[in-house]
Amino acid sequence: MKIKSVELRTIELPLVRPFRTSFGTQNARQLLLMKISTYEGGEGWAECVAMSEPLYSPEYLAGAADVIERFLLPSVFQAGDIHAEEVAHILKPILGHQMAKATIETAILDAQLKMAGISFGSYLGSSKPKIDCGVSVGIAPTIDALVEEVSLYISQGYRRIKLKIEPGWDIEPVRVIRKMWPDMPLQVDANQAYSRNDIELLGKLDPFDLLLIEQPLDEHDVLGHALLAAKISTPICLDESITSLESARDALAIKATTVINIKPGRVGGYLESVRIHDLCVENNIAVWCGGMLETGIGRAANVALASLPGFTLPGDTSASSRFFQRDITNPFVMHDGQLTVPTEPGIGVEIDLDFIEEITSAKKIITAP
Ligand code: OSB
Ligand code: MG
Repeated sequence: MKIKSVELRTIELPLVRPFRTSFGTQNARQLLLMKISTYEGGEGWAECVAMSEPLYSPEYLAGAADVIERFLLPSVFQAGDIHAEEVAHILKPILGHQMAKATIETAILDAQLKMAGISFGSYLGSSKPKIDCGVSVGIAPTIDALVEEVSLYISQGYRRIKLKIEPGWDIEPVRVIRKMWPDMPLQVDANQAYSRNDIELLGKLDPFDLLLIEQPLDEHDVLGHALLAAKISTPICLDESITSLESARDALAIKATTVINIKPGRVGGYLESVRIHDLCVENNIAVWCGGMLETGIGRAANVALASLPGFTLPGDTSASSRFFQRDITNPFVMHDGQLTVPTEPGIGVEIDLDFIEEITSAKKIITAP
């Protein structure tokens, strides 16, 4: 395939309710969309999961758009005839920027699979038609508000609840939710909000039978997670610290993590995600698919990934309605706590271009030289 042009746009979708984590509060999802067109007449779509500010990851929307235009696309254009499987290698000399790189690889893969008539799921190695859904619940203003929100998700059928925590909002919310729903699969996510001095405090989560605690410490403190894991019984699951196959292998080797959250954007794409999945299957490590408040474009590919056999825990693969009143594709609707894996070629969803135009704040077309 030869890339003819690449359209980059910034869109903004309001969230149905504010989403608060230990790193900040979001009221809207601003994101970068990419559409590539090929000389063969193909088209491929992807969304970049970078957020508007570098609070979850060093990457951020405007920075991703810049590195894509300034460094990544010129390398891709220079490569000429290209397959998705070669993109990571071509972009390797440019360091970091996994989310930006993942966007390009995914858009090319979408175009390639659409041309070949193959769905993301079949290409990646899907083993089931439906996946179990979990939901990520933000830090609430009060315990009552949290109970109300969790009750809503449980009534909608979600099969796993994840509570965002931070110092001062940890033991009490977990105690209350666990008491109300003693059998619900429950986990927590700290997004790096604690330090090695908090081992005793985090140990107080042990009685609540949590599936895992996600990324309690700094992304660079992998050893700290290993020290913590040795002292508490709740399993540790790294998110931010896992940025590649190598980092996953190392974290497993020192027992810093016993479960892994795979987010394709964070690790540079779906192909690296499959490699991490395979590593975990070989080592008997449970994996689940994380989320980044994706629209239907990113969600479609995530749902396909989450249908691989090693994804044995429900992911943050919730329905479109969890975050958005209206999605930019046909919406993902949950039935009995599950989403159906798209089977149409490529990411397998219909793009609502009219709506995308309405919410576009910037658009740029980059043409191959
Ligand atoms: O840490 O998993 C995270 C959202 C943005 C950034 C980081 C995280 C999250 C979530 C939401 O928890 C996951 C979702 O999309 O449902
Ligand atoms: Mg997380």
